[in-house]
Amino acid sequence: MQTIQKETELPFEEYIMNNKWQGRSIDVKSYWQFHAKSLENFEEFWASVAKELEWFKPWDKVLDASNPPFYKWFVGGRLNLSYLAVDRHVKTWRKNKLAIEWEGEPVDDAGYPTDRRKLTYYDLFREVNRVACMLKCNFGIKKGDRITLYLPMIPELPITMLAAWRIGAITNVVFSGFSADALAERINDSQSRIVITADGFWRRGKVVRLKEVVDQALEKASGVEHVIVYPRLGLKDTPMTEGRDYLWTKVMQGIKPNVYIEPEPVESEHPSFILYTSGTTGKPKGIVHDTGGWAVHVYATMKWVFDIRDDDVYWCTADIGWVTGHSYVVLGPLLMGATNIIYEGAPDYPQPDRWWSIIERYGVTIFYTSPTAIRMFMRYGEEWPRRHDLSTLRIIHSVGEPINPEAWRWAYRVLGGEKVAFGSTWWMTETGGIVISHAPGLYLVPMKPGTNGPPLPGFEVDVVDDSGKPVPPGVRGYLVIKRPWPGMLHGIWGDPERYIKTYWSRFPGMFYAGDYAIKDQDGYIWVLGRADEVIKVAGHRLGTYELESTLVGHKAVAEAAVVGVPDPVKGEVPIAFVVLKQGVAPSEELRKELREHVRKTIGPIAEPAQIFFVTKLPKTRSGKIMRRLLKAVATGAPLGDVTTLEDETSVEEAKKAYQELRAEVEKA
Ligand code: 6R9
Repeated sequence: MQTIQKETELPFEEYIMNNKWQGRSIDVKSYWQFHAKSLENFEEFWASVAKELEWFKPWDKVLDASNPPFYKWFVGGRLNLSYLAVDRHVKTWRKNKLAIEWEGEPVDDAGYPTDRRKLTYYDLFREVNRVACMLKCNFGIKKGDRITLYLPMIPELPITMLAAWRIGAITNVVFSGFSADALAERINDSQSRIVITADGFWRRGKVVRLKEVVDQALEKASGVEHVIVYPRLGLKDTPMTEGRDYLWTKVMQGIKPNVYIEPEPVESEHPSFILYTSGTTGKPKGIVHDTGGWAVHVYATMKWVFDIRDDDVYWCTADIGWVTGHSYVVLGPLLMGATNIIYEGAPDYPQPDRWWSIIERYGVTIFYTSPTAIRMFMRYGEEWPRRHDLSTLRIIHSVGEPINPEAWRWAYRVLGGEKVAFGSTWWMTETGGIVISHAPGLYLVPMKPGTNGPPLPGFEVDVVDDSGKPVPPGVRGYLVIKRPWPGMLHGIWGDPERYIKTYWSRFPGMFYAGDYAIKDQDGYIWVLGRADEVIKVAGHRLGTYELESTLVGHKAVAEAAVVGVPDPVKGEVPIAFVVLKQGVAPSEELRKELREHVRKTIGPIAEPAQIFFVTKLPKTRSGKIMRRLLKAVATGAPLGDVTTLEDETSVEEAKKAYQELRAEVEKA
């Protein structure tokens, strides 16, 4: 984040790359003309995209904006995501095309993957129908029911999502790295009737026993009638509760291999999924997405941003437990009838060339990944990608956090052979799909390392100051979206007030993204990072309040403040300043215990990199924790305005705690 700020102080022209992209290129001015046209004929523009999908019933109205911010897209239209992603293709030559190339983590002595599965579109069609039958016939799941999926990266995850959407059920996918408490909270809030999980999976050569986490979660969650367990590992000692838990394979034995379940023609407005994401309070928000708008947005961006063609091999490395996996591992590539790579395990297992060997072995042409991954591989060194032929790659994009120009340049040269189109796609769980990005499938404007590029057509994006007025080029402001867009969120599950307050109140009539950004002379957007209490650890979104409430949940802790500090690989990592309860003494053991407590309560990604014990936190006179000052202490930045600070010794103490710990670390 900091490097980008430094780079943007230089004339942007210096960062325009020598563009060797072989596709359609365009100059910036012409792009903006094209973009302006899409906004002039806004509804027609989106209708023309939507027409390329197959609707069971056409819409009556493209956009209903009569009750903002509760916008409705393609009102009156009916469609089905599972039909679009599988049935539509099996009626064509794509029936026998590979839909999913799956690779498990384990390798043999020669380093060759031992667990591989290949599913054609017809295989996928049959499996989706069988699982839809299992949900509907065996477990009585109906339209509108919520299903929690707590699954690793195996084909059964996309299959079950498509099966759920086939019958109009709403998926609630929970990232398999989340802990039992986080899972329980998401099951409860979504009021799921059923949980689908696996016995376990492989991660860095170790077995992760997933079902046991579900059992712990269900001690705290109510309303779950059944748990279906897919035997990914075939563990013999998975605990099963009689009458509640069912082995996937046993239930499926009773289902005919050629069963056909009619896809439910759901309203465009019907929710397809809930996905929980961190915000500025302790409680994660259940972001709700519709069916029609989301499909249109994802479809458009698959064409524009990824330029998907029938001979492409597409790989998005995101976990399906995050929104990127929903839109660009599951729905997007399958809507397009693409061949899609899914890999179960760690990127650097058994060696740091695992990903490069996958790209080589499958001939991947389109690669979508994260800045964190790129930075990790930069550290391992060029020799690992150099061992493999990556010349099939024609498009690379990154997502999740700002990409620093060094990482961009490295990937462009070492992975892309200086011939790829390569952008940084900005979007968020709430937007449902990519909003700001280079669009090589449409017209590629000149690339610049570190930028997000101009907004896609049909999106009106701006950077504004505190009063909502657009800022001039080069000046930092807040990123906003000035009109509704098809993939937009349809509220927060069970909390319409919070939806209005979080996104639509800061600047009336505009969607507030919560990011800092600047525009350059060309109108390119450079997102700099979060403007609120959200941090991005290795691209994973975490709320500092969420971590603080977890820490305060420990019996030794009276108060806690968490801030994100820059990390060379993960982008940002959380550090915590902790005030202990009266009578509790700080110790190395306690530090360990608190870190373990956070791992257990939220998940390994949330573990604080450092914990500092202090006796008080810097606060304003009105009692608000001044996290900004703690961040300045940890990064050595100037403190800035401290006039509202109640007790200056608190900052001195934080500084001392920080320096002492650093001295210790350096000594060790
Ligand atoms: C898709 C996803 C959203 C937040 C967002 C922003 C950051 C995502 C980015 C980016 C700079 C990019 N972000 N992509 N920042 N450049 N290309 O990541 O969704 O997990 O909801 O996070 O991620 O800060 O506000 P989500």
